[in-house]
Amino acid sequence: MSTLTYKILKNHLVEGELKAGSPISIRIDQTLTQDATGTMAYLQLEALGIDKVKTEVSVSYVDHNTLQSGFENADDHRYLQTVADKYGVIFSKCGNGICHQVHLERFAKPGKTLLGSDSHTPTAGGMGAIAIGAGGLDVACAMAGRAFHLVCPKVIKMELKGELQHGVSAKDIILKVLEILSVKGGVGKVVEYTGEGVKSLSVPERSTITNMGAELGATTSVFPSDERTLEFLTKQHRAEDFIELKADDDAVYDEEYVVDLNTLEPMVACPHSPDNIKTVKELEGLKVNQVAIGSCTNSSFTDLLTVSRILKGHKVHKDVSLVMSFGSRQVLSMLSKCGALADIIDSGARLIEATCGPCIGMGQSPCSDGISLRTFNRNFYGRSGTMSASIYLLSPETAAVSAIKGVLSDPRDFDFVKGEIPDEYLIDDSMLIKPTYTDNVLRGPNIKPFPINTPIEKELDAKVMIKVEDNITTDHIMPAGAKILPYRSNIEKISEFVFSQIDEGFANRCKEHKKGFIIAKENYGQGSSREHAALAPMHLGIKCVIAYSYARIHRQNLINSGILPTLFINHEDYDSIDLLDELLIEDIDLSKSELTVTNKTKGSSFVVKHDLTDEEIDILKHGGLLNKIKSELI
Ligand code: MIC
Ligand code: SF4
Repeated sequence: MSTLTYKILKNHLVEGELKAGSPISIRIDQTLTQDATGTMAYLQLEALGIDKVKTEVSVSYVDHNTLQSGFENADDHRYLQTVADKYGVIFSKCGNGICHQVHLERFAKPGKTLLGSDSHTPTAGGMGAIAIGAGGLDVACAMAGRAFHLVCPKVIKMELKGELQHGVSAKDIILKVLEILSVKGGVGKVVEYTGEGVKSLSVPERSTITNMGAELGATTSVFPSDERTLEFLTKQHRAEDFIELKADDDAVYDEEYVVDLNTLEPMVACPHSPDNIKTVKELEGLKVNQVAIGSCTNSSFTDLLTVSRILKGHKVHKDVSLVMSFGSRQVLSMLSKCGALADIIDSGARLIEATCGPCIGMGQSPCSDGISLRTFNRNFYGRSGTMSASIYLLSPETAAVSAIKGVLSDPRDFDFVKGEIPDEYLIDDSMLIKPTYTDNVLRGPNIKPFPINTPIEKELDAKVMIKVEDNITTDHIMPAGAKILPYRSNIEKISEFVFSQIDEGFANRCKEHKKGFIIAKENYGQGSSREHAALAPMHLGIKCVIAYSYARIHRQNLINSGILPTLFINHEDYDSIDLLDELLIEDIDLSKSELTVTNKTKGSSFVVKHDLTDEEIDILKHGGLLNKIKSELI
């Protein structure tokens, strides 16, 4: 009666009971890091004092911070390469591709567990792996051989019926699922795909779906491992990595949904949330300034072959800038060898190397008030680098046809042949550098030590530093983009930008008051795995967040950084609090699940609760996970 999720979790269970809602810990087989979260992760790994990583495979990718407009990013890349070499981590050089795409091509295996310091790590769920995004410290701990702690998830059955019709793609499936479940519908859950429709989807298509499962807030998403998985692995010269995996026929699920692929239409996520879904037909004719194709969601060889076939013999509309980035060097090289790249270039597209690029605001910000259609996974406010821009998320097919027409267009009305899986992928692992275990770690001046918190105090008397609404993203808390990302290794510097896009005075206010609270509503901290969204507020003196609910990774990052995440019991209490109100929590005893908060400014009080596990309480008592682990090593 087991779901596929529970079968894989059972094989990796270290502690706890496989019962939804119970705390468990699992063994991690593989890890991945990327450069923007990796420098912190490896500083933490160094602090853990091991001699080499204990996983089956750990890979360090450079794909985010790739504009080198100063020494900072290049120094980070050098640090990452030398630290990987010392500890036995494979280093994927800048230009080799986006972590999730390269990991899928070269490392992901069905039935394995993968922990990655990037929220889109579930991409490898398309291969039948349990692949989970986490903060850098959790990934460092997994590299050091420690089990990963999580709440045992509920499992959703997402049954795919029928087959995709012309012009409708895997991206439209996940946009439909986002319409059904919303950006918080997956919290505490794994989305498991089943049904006859699964067979019609190749591994890259499945991975588009599991990648964007991150936008549901899900712990991860997973597909069975079947003949299509074997096909992909064989063509990647990795047939020996295949095992067949599926849920039992009588598996019991916590929730069940059906998506009918036969009737599915091209979809689009409207500004500024991936679950703000409409059909392309509803918005057809919208004038477009920019089209961006790429990102870890939609930059496989198959996706970009489809795009090249649409563009072939056509020109990009005179008022549109079409920019394309490639998932990996394998993809780019294969497109070049088969002539598809020439069709893309001839159409007037602009090309970027195989990196995240515009998806994380590394260049290509749209014009003021610009309409940008993107095949990416996030359209959070400000993420593109242009505050007034409107970002729409959609399939490569819809993007390419719209780039030619100059207006949002339905790809079903355009004649083209969808790209297929090639007979054989081009294998060249020369940019995956194998470790030599040489101790020659090089650090640039922008790489500052990892910040350490102090144990949680008995009493907290502090003011409210910010009060925010529902679905605050990590991009709101700790913006990215070409100007801020170079400070990912320097918490003091990057903390100046916390909440800067929605509240310019936040950092200075925190500096003035030295400590404070954050007040929020539902799904606080959705989006990225960046620990910086916890570490930088911690550096500014944030001690406690009171919210309606949290996104999984950010909640864990708060705890790992020694910040107390609490929950409103009565949502009306939120309304009674104002900016700069002074709140007092006396006698903080986390063995009790409720805490009384006195609002000294208003002369009132209210009760909040917490849902911390014993392990998490212990972390907070130590002032963060690193302190706890260090104390255990003594
Ligand atoms: C993202 O897509 O938001 C990122 C940039 O890949 C992040 C990681 C980061 O902030 O470095 C993520 O998804 O975790
Ligand atoms: Fe990179 Fe964008 Fe994927 Fe994040 S979502 S890993 S920034 S391509």
